[in-house]
Amino acid sequence: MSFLIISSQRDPKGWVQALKEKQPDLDLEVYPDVADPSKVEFALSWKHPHGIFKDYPNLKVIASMGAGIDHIIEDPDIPKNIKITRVIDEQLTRDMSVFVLALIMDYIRNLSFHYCSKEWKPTKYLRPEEIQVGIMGMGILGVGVAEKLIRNKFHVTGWSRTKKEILGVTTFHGDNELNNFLSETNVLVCLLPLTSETENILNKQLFEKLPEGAYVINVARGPHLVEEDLLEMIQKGHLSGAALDVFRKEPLPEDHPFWTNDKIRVTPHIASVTNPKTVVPQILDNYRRMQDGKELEKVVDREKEY
Ligand code: OXD
Repeated sequence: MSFLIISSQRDPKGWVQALKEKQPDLDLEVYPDVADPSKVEFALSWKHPHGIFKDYPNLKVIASMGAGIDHIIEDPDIPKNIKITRVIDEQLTRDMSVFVLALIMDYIRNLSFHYCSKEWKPTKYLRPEEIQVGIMGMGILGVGVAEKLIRNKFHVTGWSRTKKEILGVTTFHGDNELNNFLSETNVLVCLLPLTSETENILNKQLFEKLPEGAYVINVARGPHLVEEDLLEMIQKGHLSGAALDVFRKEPLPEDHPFWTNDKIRVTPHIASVTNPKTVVPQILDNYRRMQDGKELEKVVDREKEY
């Protein structure tokens, strides 16, 4: 029985080291150098090349290296009997919360503007108490971000598919309550899982429901956003700008208009990147559970797509 690592766009070295440290006798393979695909029962994966899993006849579990699992389930060739798991990790939540707070602070204190202006030109700034942040997606990351913002005196609302009650947050749910949620939101933060329902949700119709001058932050997935709609709404002045950490195509192509738009801040998918050391114990725990025929933890509902 072997354990496979597939890691496109992320260096697998840290994972190999962290796994070997915790379990030196682990029979580890790193894609594409796999001696015997029929021995692989567990795969730890980040952005695998689609279609490859059909070459692993005894594969039982695919564990995502991150919180998102869209990069796994978007592959139509994954047999339905294979279990998919994701990572839930306090450090990931903390990293995401701090990152979103930093983006909002940059926006309300005009920091990027001042760094780039090379002129002594004080600007008016906004205070957290004057800002309503609306978070779309009240899963573990959404709640973590909400708590961080509340502690820093922002007003926070949350929108999710199903009803949620979160201390200190005014919550909205479902399509019927989306307009109410949007109408008072000054800073919109997308932290939704990417599913067939949420793809393209950040579009012109939604942006039009935000108050004039609203700011958009996407730290979820690139396909949530209709890129031309964002550019149009910024150009019209309806949106004051955006901070984007995720993109339809990553790395963001060099000639993409986001790079040169002075109202758009681009970061290279760095909001919260899994630290192998902190999550390897939960991955190995699931590996052992699989070996012992026990129920796995953090299993994804493939119907719900998250
Ligand atoms: C994740 C990510 O899903 O890094 O963890 O985007």
